[in-house]
Amino acid sequence: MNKKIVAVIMGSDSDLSTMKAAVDVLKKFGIGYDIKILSAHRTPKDLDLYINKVTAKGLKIIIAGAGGAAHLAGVIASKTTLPVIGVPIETKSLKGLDSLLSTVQMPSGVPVATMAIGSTGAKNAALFAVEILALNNEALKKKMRHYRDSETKRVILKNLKISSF
Ligand code: RP5
Repeated sequence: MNKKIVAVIMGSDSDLSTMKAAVDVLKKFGIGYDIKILSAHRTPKDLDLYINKVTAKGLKIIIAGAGGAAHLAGVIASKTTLPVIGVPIETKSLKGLDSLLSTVQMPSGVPVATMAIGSTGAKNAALFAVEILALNNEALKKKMRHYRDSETKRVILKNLKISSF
């Protein structure tokens, strides 16, 4: 695997089926990642130890997914100046609105770039991480352009199909 430069952290293994969408994108773009289960509530000391070492490990961006009272991304952002991208996990009780609000409503001065609820958010979190990394990486920029072009083509094809409907 390539050098690990993105951390993918989730609050529980029950978040993995959502966060897999982020991992899939990182794999597609050939970005090395460090994946961990760490909880702001259940393993606060381990989370602290991990975040204290992220810069020394060479990690550049952190993607954090959590559900319910989702404080994971915010707590991480309070402990590092690396960019933190939050993924609100969909929940049974409130459909992820709880996760969204508790991830997005950060106090002034401590930002978390919060994505959409669920797998779409996880996928976009990784794409956003790639876009940040591409600022200083021409090869990655080209790959991202190529990806966007393929998305455009996908919709053009759908439009062709629907025109005969
Ligand atoms: C959060 O609580 C996790 O991120 C997860 O989304 C949610 C439920 O966790 P489990 O009870 O499934 O372990 O901390």
